[in-house]
Amino acid sequence: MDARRVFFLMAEHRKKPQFRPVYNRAFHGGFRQIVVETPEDEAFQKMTWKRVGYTSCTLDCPDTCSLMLLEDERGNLRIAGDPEHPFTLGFTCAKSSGFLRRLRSSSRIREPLLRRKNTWRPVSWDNALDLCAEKIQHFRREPASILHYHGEAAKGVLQQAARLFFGILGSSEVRGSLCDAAGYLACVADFGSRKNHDVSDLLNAAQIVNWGKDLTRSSVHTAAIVAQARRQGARVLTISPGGDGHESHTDLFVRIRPGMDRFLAAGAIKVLNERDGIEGELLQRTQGWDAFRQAIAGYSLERLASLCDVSPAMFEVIADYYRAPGPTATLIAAGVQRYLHGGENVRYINALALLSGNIGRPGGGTYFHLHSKRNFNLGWIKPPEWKPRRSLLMPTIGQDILDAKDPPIRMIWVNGSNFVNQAPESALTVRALEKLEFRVVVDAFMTDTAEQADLVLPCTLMLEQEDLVGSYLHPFVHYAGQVQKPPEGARSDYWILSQIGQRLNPPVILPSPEECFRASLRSSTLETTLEALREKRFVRSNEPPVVYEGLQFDHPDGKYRFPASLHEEPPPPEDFPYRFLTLIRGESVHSQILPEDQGGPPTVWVAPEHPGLADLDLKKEIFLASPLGRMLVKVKLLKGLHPEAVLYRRGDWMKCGGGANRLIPAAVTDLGRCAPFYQAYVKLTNG
Ligand SMILES: Nc1nc2c(c(=O)[nH]1)NC1C(S)=C(S)[C@@H](COP(=O)(O)OP(=O)(O)OC[C@H]3O[C@@H](n4cnc5c(=O)[nH]c(N)nc54)[C@H](O)[C@@H]3O)O[C@H]1N2
Ligand SMILES: Nc1nc2c(c(=O)[nH]1)N[C@H]1C(S)=C(S)[C@@H](COP(=O)(O)OP(=O)(O)OC[C@H]3O[C@@H](n4cnc5c(=O)[nH]c(N)nc54)[C@H](O)[C@@H]3O)O[C@H]1N2
Ligand SMILES: [Mo]
Repeated sequence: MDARRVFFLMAEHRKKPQFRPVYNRAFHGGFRQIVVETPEDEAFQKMTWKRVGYTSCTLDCPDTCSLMLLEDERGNLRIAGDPEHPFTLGFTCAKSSGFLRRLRSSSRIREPLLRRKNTWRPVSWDNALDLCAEKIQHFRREPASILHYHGEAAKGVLQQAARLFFGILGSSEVRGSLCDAAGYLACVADFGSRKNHDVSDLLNAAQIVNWGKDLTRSSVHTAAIVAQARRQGARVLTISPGGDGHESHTDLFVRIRPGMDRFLAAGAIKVLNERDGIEGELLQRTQGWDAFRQAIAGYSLERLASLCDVSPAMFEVIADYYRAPGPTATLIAAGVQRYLHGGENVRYINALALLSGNIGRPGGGTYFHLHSKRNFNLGWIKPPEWKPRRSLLMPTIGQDILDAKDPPIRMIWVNGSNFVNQAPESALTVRALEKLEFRVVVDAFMTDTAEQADLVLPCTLMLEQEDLVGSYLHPFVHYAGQVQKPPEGARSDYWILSQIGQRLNPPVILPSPEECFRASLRSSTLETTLEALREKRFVRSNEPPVVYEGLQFDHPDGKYRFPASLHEEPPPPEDFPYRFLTLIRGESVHSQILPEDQGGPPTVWVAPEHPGLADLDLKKEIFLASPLGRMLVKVKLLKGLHPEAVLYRRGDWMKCGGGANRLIPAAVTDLGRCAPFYQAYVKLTNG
């Protein structure tokens, strides 16, 4: 397929998400290719785009696309999906196809900036590095007084050198998660490990049950596979609070009250158990069945239905989806686990998949985020004299910084994160940062987090830096080549830290990038060399297409574990009855939105039946309020959304009038120390 055709595919995809993939069996070691077919019209024939480079997307997104850089006769550049990659299939989403605009934005920081009172003063790199070295040298006397906040904005392995650097110093670090750890550890608790089927195995499913995954926004290539599976006859049931555009890939929809998936799964399990019975042989491969059954026994189907706000007949329907003769695959959104009992939500969904006979079978399985670096050997990021370090929790970072003693936190180094905006309780985070003596933020934009810094160091971004990257969904690892020249003043995280390391006494010497790459590739699941990967761009790991076959699980006894309880949902705070769902945007990743695209009050959506509308004058100013404060918003109506939900597309900056996390209290989930963002409650008011 030539470059012109591929660009056409990309343009076509943007207009019409329901492109027509065609299934083709033999490709790349068992991975099934979906070939995208497009009409070849006149406009396409006229386009002449030349491929000028290959690279990979390194954004925090499951699809990890293999990318091409294309150029036309006039030198205009475009990003397109690699047609030879079995999962990318020649198209990519708006986040990466729009990335060149981000690289060239006039808001990009192009020189180190030092705060002087309330203004930013440009300083030379030499001065900036000297200052960092001086401060680190000073604070390293008590290394735990330095906090390294490592974000995952750029998912390559070389980015991990920052963790080695601060590990050698012995500084404090962050742990827990703003993303998916509750669901991840729920799976580990159940199966003994976190593994998915090869995502192409979805094509073997006769039914797919999607618990909330926003396919068209969060993973356009999963959407393509689901579309293909449907064309082959699979039926898709989606369960979500609605308002998410699932209609284009759903046969049947169950609208659930937010946060209640464990009760919905429990009802379906009850039906399976009481109506059909559970096979004794299957139960022998498990532990904890009696306690689990008892936890559910106290609930009638009517009560479970009323908790979930669904009709009791829905439990039969869901049980039928899982008990149909062909295999049923289960997709689980990160959204399902962003509640106080988020881990338990996922554990009940896993239990339903298991008890209906859909684990360990082609076309079955439950899909949740994998670890994106699982196929790399990251042994090298542990310093030779490794000692456990103090860690602070990301979901409660503000309070944790304030509470840290012996020694208190005095300096912070932030790379790859805008946590002031993205972690709960932004005002508390700002208060905690204000108390520190020296704050460095490495970023390319003046984000809400960078605004709190003493020194902002401008970094290179995706397409401008070489790295190796894996996916948290598919089994390939990619070479991400540098295909764009960075702006004059920007430097990579690796360069910045290796320069500072040389200035320290004793110095902190990082291995070379080549050494980091080669060490990362010495992995039991990969058979490649750096040279081969550079040339071939991507390689499939040897992960099996189907996991837990023969119901062999990864706990020491080889058995599955059921959860022992079913927790009630805590009540909302007084006077704030509505769930605050802060979901992703289609066109950008998290808060990576250009400031020039922001401004004006953010929009929130509610259902036309939203009870709060009765007391609201839509012609007056409207505030979105939580127990933590309020913000001016615009309100729009969205059919299909659960009436008790208030939907917000997250990521806009506080300094531009947005910042949903101003209203979200800090807390941790039942498992994985994750942020239960959607546990938050709000209301809309005129005054
Ligand atoms: N309310 C609410 N908040 C949430 C969630 C939610 O559901 N609700 N979910 C969240 C989820 S899923 C996640 S994963 C997290 C994301 O939280 P973050 O990772 O903090 O998210 P980003 O907004 O992407 O911020 C990354 C920053 O890193 C910068 N950056 C990009 N590349 C590089 C690089 O190579 N080097 C350096 N130094 N910087 C770079 C970007 O410019 C950007 O400013 O937050 C979440 N926050
Ligand atoms: N365009 C874009 N793509 C992204 C990202 C991005 O910022 N932008 N971020 C990436 C990252 S880091 C992540 S973690 C993923 C997240 O990708 P997803 O897991 O797909 O999406 P989220 O928006 O985190 O989760 C919200 C989804 O869960 C559903 N949901 C919310 N509450 C419930 C509930 O109680 N029950 C059920 N059944 N469903 C519920 C919502 O309807 C919504 O569809 O996306 C990745 N891809
Ligand atoms: Mo995430």
